[in-house]
Parts: sequence; structure tokens; C-alpha cells
Amino acid sequence: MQNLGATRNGSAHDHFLLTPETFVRAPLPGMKQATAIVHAAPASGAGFTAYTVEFESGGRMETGVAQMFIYVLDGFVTIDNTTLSPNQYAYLPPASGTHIAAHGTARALVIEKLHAGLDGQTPEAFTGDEQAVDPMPLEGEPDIEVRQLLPRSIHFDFAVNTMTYPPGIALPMVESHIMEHGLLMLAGGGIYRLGDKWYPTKAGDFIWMAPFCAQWFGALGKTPAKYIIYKDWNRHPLSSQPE
Ligand code: UGY
Ligand code: MN
Repeated sequence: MQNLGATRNGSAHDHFLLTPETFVRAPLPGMKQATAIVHAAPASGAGFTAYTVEFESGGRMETGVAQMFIYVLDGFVTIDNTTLSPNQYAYLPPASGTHIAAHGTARALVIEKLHAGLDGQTPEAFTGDEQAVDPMPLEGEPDIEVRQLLPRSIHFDFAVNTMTYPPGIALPMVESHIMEHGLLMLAGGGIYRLGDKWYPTKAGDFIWMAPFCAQWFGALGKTPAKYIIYKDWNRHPLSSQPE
């Protein structure tokens, strides 16, 4: 039976939800035996780019002029000489020329942002492990675990966090803020309020939220809901001109 055009996808001027059955794959320049599902980009109104890379065995990709954040979803990905497994990640500064390759098949979330410099300083490359990051309770809801994957240093102009909700736990307030978001649901599910709509959301979904998009999430089901979320960060609203 055809799906007759049905999808959980949804969009409005200030947000969209993309669900896995609608994803379209195409390699980006520099990818060999790898392909990309672009989730958000300037073409969709975002100030950053987010895509999932799907590597075949031995697949590789190149860095560009933007900063790159890579979070391994499945398999093993080597960043120069460091091999990352699921939940491990790398930050690469602008134009790093880093060699990125997969052993076996692998999947990774990639976020790229042009760096809005401050005092001419650019962060150094590093790798990290989400499991080694101490969770912080969300203000107003101590049951939500927030793991900040990038250092708090002012030289980082974006943040990437994971947020884990036990079933039945919700954001304590409807947020509306200047930072935009890109979000990949990693586990579980629930209801996401975006603008004036409510969406059923589950692992594999991608959400973009424009600045000031009203947002709220409540976790449902019997297992924790977890997402990884990007936001622009640490820059004055009038001074965030990319280099
Ligand atoms: O960091 C955040 O703004 C986060 N609390 N937003 C969200 O989960 N939608
Ligand atoms: Mn938010």
C-alpha cells in the first residue's frame, strides 16, 4: 500500500520537523564512498549546516572553510589519528584540512558553522566522549540531564549539548530565545511544541528552530528521550558577522 502522501513532517516560517522516511541522500564535494542527508542549511533559513553522513566501509570526507563538529552515531570514524566510536565527537576549527575516514560502515552527525571571531582567536581541534561529560541538571527541572560537549570558552560561537529526559519529564517552560537550534532525536520520543503546533517526535527525527521559535518538549513512553542540540552562542546580536 502506498503511503498516499502521508508524513509526520511539518513546517512553518520559524521551524520544521523532518522524519526519516522523507530523507534524501546525495554526496557532498569531497565525499568518497559516503553520502549526506542535509537536514538544515542556509537554503532552509538556517545560519549553520547540519547533515548526517553515511559512510560505506572505507568512506571518507573532507573539511571545508567552516568549523566542523562531528558526533558519531554508529560505527567507527577516524579523525586524523584518533578513532571515535558512538557518542564520541570531534571539534575542528575553520579550514583544518583534517582527514576523516570510516572503518566499516558508519554514520555521523556533522554540524558546520562559519566562525564569528572574537579578538582574532580560533579554538583548537579536540576530540571528546559524551559519556565522560558530567551531566548538569537543567535549571528548573533537575531530572533533565544536560551534557555540554563544547567548552564554555567565549571563543566558541556555538554550543552542542545532549539532553536526556526520563519518561514523563518536560521542559519546565516554553522557551523563546534569540539562539536558533538544530536538533537530532537520538532515542525515545515525545511531543515537541514548535511555534503554535505540537508534533509527535521520535528517534531519527530532525528539527530546526528559528530564533524566537516558541519551543517545549515533553518525553513520553517507557524509555528516556534523548536529543543532541546545536545553538549559536556567545556573540552579541549585532556583532555575529562570520569571518
Ligand atoms: O539550550 C536550550 O535552549 C534548550 N533548553 N532548548 C531546547 O531543548 N529546545
Ligand atoms: Mn532552546
